[in-house]
Amino acid sequence: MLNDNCIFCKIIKGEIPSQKVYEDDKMLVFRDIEPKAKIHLLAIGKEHFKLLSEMDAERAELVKYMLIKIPEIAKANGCENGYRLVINQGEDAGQTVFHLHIHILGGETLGW
Ligand code: DGP
Repeated sequence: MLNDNCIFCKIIKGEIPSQKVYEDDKMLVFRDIEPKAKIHLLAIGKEHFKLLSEMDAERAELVKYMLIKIPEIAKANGCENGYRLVINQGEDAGQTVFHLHIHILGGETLGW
């Protein structure tokens, strides 16, 4: 289920433009608008929830699906030599968008 007030749900619905690099029926990967590394992608599931603490079995399956897909997506987008995954959890961690997302960071770091 998507949330009408969530920026990332609006990106999924195409109401806000994004530079998509991968999409299927379960997940979307697009370029971060404020890159913290030369390659900075955001992987989101097509199910709105904010935090890992809100995961039930179904959401855990979605996150597992995303983690299985990420290596091929990262490799196809310039991360042949490695990348980092970051999941910010909560305001103290710097989370600003409350739709669970996995940062994929590759190449030269520009921030984190
Ligand atoms: P976090 O701090 O973990 O919540 O990361 C949120 C990221 O989302 C942050 O790096 C900037 C990015 N972001 C915020 N709004 C938009 C948007 O409208 N489009 C895109 N492409 N990225 C966005």
